[in-house]
Amino acid sequence: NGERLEGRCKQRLLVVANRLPVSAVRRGEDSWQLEISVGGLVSALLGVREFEARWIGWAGVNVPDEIGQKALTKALAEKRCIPVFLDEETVHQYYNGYCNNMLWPLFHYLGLPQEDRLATTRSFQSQFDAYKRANQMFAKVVNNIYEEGDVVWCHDYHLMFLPQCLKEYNNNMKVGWFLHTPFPSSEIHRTLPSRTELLRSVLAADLVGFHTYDYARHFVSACTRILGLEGTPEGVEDQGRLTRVAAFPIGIDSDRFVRALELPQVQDHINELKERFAGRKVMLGVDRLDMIKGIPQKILAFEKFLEENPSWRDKVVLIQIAVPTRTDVPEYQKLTSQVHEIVGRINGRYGTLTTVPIHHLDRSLDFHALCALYAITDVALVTSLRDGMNLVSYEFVACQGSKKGVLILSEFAGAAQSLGAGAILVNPWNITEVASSIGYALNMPADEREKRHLHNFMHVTTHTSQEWAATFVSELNDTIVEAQIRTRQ
Ligand code: ADQ
Repeated sequence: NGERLEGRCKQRLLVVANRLPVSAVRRGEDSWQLEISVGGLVSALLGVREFEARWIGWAGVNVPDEIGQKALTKALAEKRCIPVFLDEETVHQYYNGYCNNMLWPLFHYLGLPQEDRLATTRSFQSQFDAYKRANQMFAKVVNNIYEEGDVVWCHDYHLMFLPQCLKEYNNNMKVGWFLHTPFPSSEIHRTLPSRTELLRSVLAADLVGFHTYDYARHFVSACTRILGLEGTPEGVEDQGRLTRVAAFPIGIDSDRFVRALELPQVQDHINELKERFAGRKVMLGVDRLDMIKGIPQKILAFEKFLEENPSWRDKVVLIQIAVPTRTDVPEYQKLTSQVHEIVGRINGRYGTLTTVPIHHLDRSLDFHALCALYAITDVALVTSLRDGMNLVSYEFVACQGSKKGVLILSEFAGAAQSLGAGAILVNPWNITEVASSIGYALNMPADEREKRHLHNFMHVTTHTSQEWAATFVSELNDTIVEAQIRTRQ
């Protein structure tokens, strides 16, 4: 009862993201099995005690019938989740098409092959219409549950049209929008046929957040150059109305990782791995199998290192864990084959009857196995070609309390701006540079490793996901109070 009373006093936070943090599997006409997926955003918001969070998003399944929709809505309500039902065609055009085929590559500076680019250009209008339609469906659900005083926090490139839709329902709604990917240079954004509509819609939010100052600056430049608006140190101004734009670098729930290392099952796992790789230094890559993560570049750099350093060939192993994503997309299938081919070639070239230099796994690891792997790693390799932040680098640092391993980090990951002083920064396109950084990391004296690690560990354990979420929401509340004061003056 006390808890309920406390709950009623807390401000409600409506978190809107494309996917709910729950996977739903249908077990019968009106029964569903739900599993919470603890991603970065979920753990970030679990730690924010001063708000009462509700989640709004797509459950990731097509539920065409009313009985199924009602049952799923009821089951999700217990997890404080509210579903948005999208039909298959909308998902295809909005999610696979506009979000993943158009915005994702563009925001990561990845050119599409000419043929795909032409095909995307032709289908652009219908995909953008579906994108707007989907965003309107999200807005409708948010508006249905919105109560005065709630804060609405929209997430990521899937929902750039949402702030405007929400303000059309209710101009007093407090709306924030945060982008998890990079925001590209305004010259890249200019090539997007829907460039104006997207910027205008995002500007309808009260607060717009990015991982880094650079992304925020690119966004403000896009607004000044494409929309002709005025950029100020606080954000973007349009006819006296200010949209606050700022950097809010995300973090991880570092305590969760540090605590996990104490668990007996993780310790057992650590001991097994240590035994398995005894006498060899362990290098690690953990990525979603995505073009942006630079996995082929990483493996080619490792090959170059082995080529140039024969004495290391039987003393080092690279473990690359790559979770397949978007497996139905031909470009991702091509990437998988490309990675397999390179790994096969290198293992054929430098392997022996008993060992191979690269262990490549096409799958996800459970949390405890991942922590154990981070803990026994000597050198982590993050070679993203572009990455909003990159949480793997943070997770590695959090698990290195005793080992004090080295992080080699792409200068194109947002994390380079926060962990740059402790990591070895590299240009992932320059495999000669990455190969020599591998040598430098493997030979690094203990005192330098310790100094670099301490710098990063301090950052990762103080700039947590909880702090990130709390800062964003309190800044959103402040922004609105300031705007009210300005209007009164
Ligand atoms: P992602 O592109 O998914 O996120 P990242 O930040 O590295 O990238 O987060 C990946 C998460 O998935 C990590 O928590 C990691 O542990 C987990 N993961 C990855 N591979 C795994 C594997 N093989 N097994 C188990 N777990 C695995 C997007 C942006 C990023 C941004 C985040 C948060 O692209 O740039 O940092 O959102 O804003």
